Amino acid sequence: MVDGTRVEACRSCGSPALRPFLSLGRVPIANALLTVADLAREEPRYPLEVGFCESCTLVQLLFALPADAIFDEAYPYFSSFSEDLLAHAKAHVEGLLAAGRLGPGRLLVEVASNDGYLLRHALERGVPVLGIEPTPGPAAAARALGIPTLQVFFGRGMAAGVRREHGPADVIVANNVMAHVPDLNGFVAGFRELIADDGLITIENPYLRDLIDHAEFDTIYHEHWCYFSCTAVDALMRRHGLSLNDVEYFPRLHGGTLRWHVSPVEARTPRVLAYLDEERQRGLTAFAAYERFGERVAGIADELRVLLARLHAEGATIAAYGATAKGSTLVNFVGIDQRTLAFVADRNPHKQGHWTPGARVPIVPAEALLERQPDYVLLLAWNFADEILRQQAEYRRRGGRFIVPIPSPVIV
Ligand code: JHZ
Repeated sequence: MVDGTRVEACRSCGSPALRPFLSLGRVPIANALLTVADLAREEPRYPLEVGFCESCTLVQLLFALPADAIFDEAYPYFSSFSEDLLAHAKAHVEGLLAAGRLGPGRLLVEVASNDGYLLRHALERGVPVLGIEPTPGPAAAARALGIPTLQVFFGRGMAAGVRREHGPADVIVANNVMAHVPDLNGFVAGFRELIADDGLITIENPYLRDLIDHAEFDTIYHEHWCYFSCTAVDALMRRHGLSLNDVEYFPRLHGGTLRWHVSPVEARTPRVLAYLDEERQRGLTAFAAYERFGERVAGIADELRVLLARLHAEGATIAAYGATAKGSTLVNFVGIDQRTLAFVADRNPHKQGHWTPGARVPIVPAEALLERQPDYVLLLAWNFADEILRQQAEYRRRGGRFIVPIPSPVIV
């Protein structure tokens, strides 16, 4: 059992004006998959609650667990199991090369470099790279590809050490990591410490607007301390002498992702100003936009519960695809377990042979879909729906159906 703490002040600006708007109950740590030995005991559960900072607008968890309780030696997430994600990473590197940001002699540092899914593309093109990745399994996988990787959490102090040893970074990439840091200011101060004065930092994260618009409540779990809008990112960067200069939107990536371009030198594009303006117009910068979110989430959970109960009562067999962190929130909040879901299929061998947290559904290889041909498969990795539906064409040809739960449950 680890000690969590109630958050009393905004993780970005320090204001105490945090207003709660959603509680998802008490849930286990989303990526803490269970071994057979763990099944013998009750797992710890922690409050999962979200609030809005009235001062800087940052949406954040109101109950926090220590990072090392989450990103421990068993952390099972490897980025390289999605072909679409690998293609996205490759295109990103190629864009940086084409823009002259990268090249031989121009250092690329990736924070949360995971298994080397992105740096491998830069390494192939002769770019000097350095990965920073605290979880041992993914860090070892990256090193096996020849990617120099420091197995540490990124922050102010360590960034200064990296700069002394390797020189300033010409580009820093930080994908799906800024939400994962408890010391947000120390993390961004680390960017300022490490980046060259004419350098570029790109930061990707699912977009708060899409989370709200498409009710992506399952992307809320203890691993994600914060949920970012451009407005909140802008305030955070300014505090550390950095400027949010541009933004790119990837509507199909993780339910809608933004890539923020940040530099020490201010050069704001009309596009970034339009995003900031739109957020104000849409009210995302005020509490009212979030007030009814909890009711919408409860409605989706009810719909899914009723659908699955009906299919189950009709004698249909139901499984799931994607032993995802978001699946953990969804399944535990909706209140389904191994009585409804026969198994969850996942390509990642580090997850197979384990059970999902809370619901305790066994995780098996993806081939199980064809071997066991369940009538329905609940898609817990709905963010990769295009790729997975493509890949499971044969299961579907034989009559199998997918249930996509978000933004509202549909059978496809
Ligand atoms: P995926 C993780 O969230 C954790 P999760 C983390 N907190 C984060 O921010 C996001 O990612 C970005 C499998 N799979 O990415 C692989 C197949 O089996 O939706 C993964 O286990 N076959 C860092 O856990 C899972 O699904 C496939 O064809 O919610 C996908 O996990 C594909 C495409 C994936 O993330």
